[in-house]
Amino acid sequence: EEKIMSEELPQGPVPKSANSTASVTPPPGELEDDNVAYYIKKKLNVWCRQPKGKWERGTIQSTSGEKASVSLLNGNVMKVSRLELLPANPDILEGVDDLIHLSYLNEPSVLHNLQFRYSQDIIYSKAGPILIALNPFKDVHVYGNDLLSAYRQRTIDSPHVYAMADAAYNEMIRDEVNQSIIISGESGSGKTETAKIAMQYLAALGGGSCGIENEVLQTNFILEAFGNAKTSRNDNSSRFGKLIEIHFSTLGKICGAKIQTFLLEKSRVVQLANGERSYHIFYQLCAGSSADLRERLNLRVASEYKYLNQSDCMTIDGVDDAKNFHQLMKALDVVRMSIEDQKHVFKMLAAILWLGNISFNAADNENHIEVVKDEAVTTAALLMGCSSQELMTALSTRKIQAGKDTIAKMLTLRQAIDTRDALAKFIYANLFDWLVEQVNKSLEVGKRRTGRSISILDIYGFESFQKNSFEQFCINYANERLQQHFNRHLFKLEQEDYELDGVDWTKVDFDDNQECLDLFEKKPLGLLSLLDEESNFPRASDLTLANKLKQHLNANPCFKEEMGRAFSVRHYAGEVLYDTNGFLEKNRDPLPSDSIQLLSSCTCELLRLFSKTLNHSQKQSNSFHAGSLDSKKQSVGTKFKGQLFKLMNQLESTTPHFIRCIKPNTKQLPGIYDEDLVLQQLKCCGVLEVVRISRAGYPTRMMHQEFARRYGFLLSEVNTSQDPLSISVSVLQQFNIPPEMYQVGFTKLYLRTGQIGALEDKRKQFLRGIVGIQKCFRGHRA
Ligand code: AD9
Ligand code: MG
Repeated sequence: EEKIMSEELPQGPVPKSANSTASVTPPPGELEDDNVAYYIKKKLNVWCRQPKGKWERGTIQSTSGEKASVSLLNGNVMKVSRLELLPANPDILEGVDDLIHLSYLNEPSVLHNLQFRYSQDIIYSKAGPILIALNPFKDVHVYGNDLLSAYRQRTIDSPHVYAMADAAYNEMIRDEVNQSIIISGESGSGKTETAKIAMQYLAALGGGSCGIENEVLQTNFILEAFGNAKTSRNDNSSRFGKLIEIHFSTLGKICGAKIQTFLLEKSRVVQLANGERSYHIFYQLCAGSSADLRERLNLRVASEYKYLNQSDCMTIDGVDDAKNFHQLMKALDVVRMSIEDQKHVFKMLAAILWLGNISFNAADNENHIEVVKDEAVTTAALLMGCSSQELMTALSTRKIQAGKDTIAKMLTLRQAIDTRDALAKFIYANLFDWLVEQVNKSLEVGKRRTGRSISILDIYGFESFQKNSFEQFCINYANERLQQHFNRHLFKLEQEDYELDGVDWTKVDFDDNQECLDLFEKKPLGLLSLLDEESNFPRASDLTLANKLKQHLNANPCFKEEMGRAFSVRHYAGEVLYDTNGFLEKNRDPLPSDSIQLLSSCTCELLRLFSKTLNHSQKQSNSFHAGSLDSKKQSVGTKFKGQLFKLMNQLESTTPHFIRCIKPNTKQLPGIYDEDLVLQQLKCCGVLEVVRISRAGYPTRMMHQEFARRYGFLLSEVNTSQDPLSISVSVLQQFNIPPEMYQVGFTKLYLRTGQIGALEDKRKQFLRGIVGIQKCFRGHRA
């Protein structure tokens, strides 16, 4: 920790800024022997670490040897080791809106700055190019039409999602380059809300007469009903990743959109942790459907379904499921889903609920079971469009090839439950994909595609719990990929830019996570490949998987061996312990061929459609019977990797804008700012690192032509034969910009923070002078 802090202290002179901070002369860099006296004399602020690790602000009164006596703001006086002191920012920098303006970037300073703003309901701040959004967990009244137009007209420029969406929109129009807004953060930090706020801004800005922007907004409601659920961390947690690509016409109006989703959490349909719920739509349907619909689906209240009642949590405070069901039906109308299709959807949902109520009885003394023929099985069969007998056979037996004959083998209770649950998960996951497809058809970009778009990515953040399973494994892998994208843009491109332009810039180190990505992706010896290989062995177990990983990956510095079936990965955001329990099954995600056959013979069109996608891939695998491993149905891990690669490729061709959402407390309550929790998130997403780099470098850059055009006329002696580069240099010299404040590249001029502001002031003064003279002239003539 000590090391991190000393690294964050500014090395060398801190550039002055053009705004209010310009008058502040930064005190000497660190609290060292030779400047403590200065701190005492000038009564400069310091941070003093308290016994419990919290930092308090105060001033040094005196020192003796390694001890310092500090007078704290709260009136107390403390004697501490000088190692427990860090410089604090002068009062004038209290609550600056961009962290790069801080003179000191140590952890207590950054945490305090954000807290100071948060306590006044200012939830947005900048960290150089990144927007930081702290979840207020209450209405903060910083949205709506008035503010929207204020940002649009640039009468406000404080950090905001609106400002970021506006920047993306303008860059899209100006540079004719597609843009992306990449939102990340922990569960419950506010990603989905932030994405919606950005979409609202774009809809207002790019709204035309055709109303498609309203359609785009309504899709949120549909996707949240089917893809969000109450978890222990968030009452409205998205259980899938989402990229929405909003397309604009040449006139800058929204002309369509396309949604891509990633890795829906299927297991939630059949299994719930205490206090959590399944997908909102199930409760909405049970609470809000009409009498007619209830009768057709033989619907009960939610608490009568085992898939829903197993977690002892049926409602969410402040949420009206029935009302939301009506809003959902309206949203389905808005995206022009036919009444017929809506009926199909509700039928599938009810079928899943009834499947969950199917129970089994012992059939013999060998653990075999038979299906209880009750209302659950008859209703499920009716809704699916098959006979009860067909459904019962599929759930209690498995056909096996014995020579030329097929024989039916009876299932055990465990096998039967797994078969039933696999069927329910399969139907739900396919229903979700199908819905997204229908929504996309409705939003389809017209034939006159312009190719201009803004994509908004709302994807699960890094997760580390006490127990981490396959889901966390995939989510954290995705976050490694996103982190690399982030690094590349903010650090690598930055450096390359300097170097290509011949600018001398001392390299700033940053954590490259390539090694960790290799650990996941390398073939044949990476986590995903080895997992696939093991998934293909029928006799493999969690333990054989863990052993295989240990055997092959121990040399990778990001891999750490653990006891038994566990292993750890050193992620960019910290070390995570994974338990291989269930990895193989979740990666294989099997659906017995008996179930597939059943689905393909159902009268329900949707089920037949779903079975086709599977039939297709399984037929392919049969034709490769001889046994190459790749020919099998694609595993979940490998499919996800493919999706991620596609996503990264899409993002690579856009100009990215990053938003980091931060959750100030785990209680989902307003007004509580848990410093440790915030700090850990700031570290995870590299915010502190970015600020340091943005400031160490030259954040403002301009082509010489552009610079010469804008400021050249300010020169007292203009030599028209001069090239732009020389004009630039002359301007800098005439206004006494100190040499350490800029660098001259081959094509561009690089300026430190604040310098361009100073030049702009000069330019304005000069222009005002000219206008004054002109007015004076006109006055005379009149
Ligand atoms: V998860 O990874 O999908 O579990 P998110 O998406 O990061 O998570 P979400 O946007 O759902 O979090 O926000 C959680 C809750 O915080 C919301 O339901 C709101 O109650 C609250 N929230 C978030 N952002 C805002 C805001 N800007 N203003 C007011 C907010 N409340
Ligand atoms: Mg979300």
